[in-house]
Amino acid sequence: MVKDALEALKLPPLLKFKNGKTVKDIAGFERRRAELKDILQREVYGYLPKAPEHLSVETKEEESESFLAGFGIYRSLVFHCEIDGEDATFPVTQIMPKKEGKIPVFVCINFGTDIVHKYLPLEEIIHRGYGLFVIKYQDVAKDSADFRFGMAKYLCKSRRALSAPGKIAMWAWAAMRVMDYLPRFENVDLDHVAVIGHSRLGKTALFTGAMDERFRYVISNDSGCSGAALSRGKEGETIENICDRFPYWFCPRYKHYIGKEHEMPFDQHFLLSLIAPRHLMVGSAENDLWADPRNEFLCTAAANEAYALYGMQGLVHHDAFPSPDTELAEGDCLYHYRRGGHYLSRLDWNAYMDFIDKKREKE
Ligand code: GTR
Repeated sequence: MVKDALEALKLPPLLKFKNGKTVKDIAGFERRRAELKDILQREVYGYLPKAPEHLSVETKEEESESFLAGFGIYRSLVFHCEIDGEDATFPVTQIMPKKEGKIPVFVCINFGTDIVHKYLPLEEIIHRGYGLFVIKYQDVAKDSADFRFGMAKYLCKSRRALSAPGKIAMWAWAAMRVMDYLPRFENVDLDHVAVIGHSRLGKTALFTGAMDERFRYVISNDSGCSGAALSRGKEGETIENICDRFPYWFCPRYKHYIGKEHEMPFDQHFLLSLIAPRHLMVGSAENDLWADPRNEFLCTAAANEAYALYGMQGLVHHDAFPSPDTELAEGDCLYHYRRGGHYLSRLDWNAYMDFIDKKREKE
């Protein structure tokens, strides 16, 4: 059933090099990985800006006594990035559980850093032993067509180039800077770092994890169009809809594919396959038809071809569409399908943490 549905979509082949040869093994996929990264940057998200010449982090504020009733440590950090000799900054909030040993952490690209934010069940995350580095996305670059403010002015000098980076690439770039700095924290478990985002920030989390192999877990919650959902045969939001309202999320070339999904030399399974051999987690919601749960599921399944090359299972789906309130969690990837609408809830966080716990226990 899943196989037939994927075949009917006639996706561009994941495991064929540009020169038409077949990718047969891990070494081949590592070469193909470079092609996949290139095509997605050139056609969809724009080329990632280069890393800063120098990075330093300043602690603005710290509360370690009574934060979360003494269970947590709060720090407000400022990331200083030297770009072309200039000091470009953005803030990050760090919250860690007070405990011994190495701590797995989430780099969370969120809509706000407020510790009571509706998408961030903070106490639950800290009590489960996870740390958090939260980026409030608009502190990096405004969610608008304006490229003159914030980090945007340093990361994109001109939007005239067809593959100039859009805002998703900039938000992802900031998450990578947090990753650059994590080795400086002695108690962060560098083997268990996850990047997570919801909706437009789910697209961002996927692009981050696809481009940066240091993230072991990549979590997309309800990311939909131009995120975890295949564009071919997509219900709800289409490339036309998204480019109409949010062209600046992408590179200028992306809009050329409006109404031409079937001609695209790529689809979103290229993005998800880049997460292999690490752990991909895709969350969908039954009523989130704009995102299209079915195409998010199919896209996750389509990435299995890449996992197979590593001798891995990827997503174990038993060749059937799951029903709501189901976790497909047996394999290397998680598909988490819950009832309800478009949001990131405590239930979602717990599903993602359960999955990471399971993987960590096995090591
Ligand atoms: C919608 C957009 C979606 C999704 C969402 C969000 O309006 O069309 O692609 O990203 O916003 O980020 O909340």
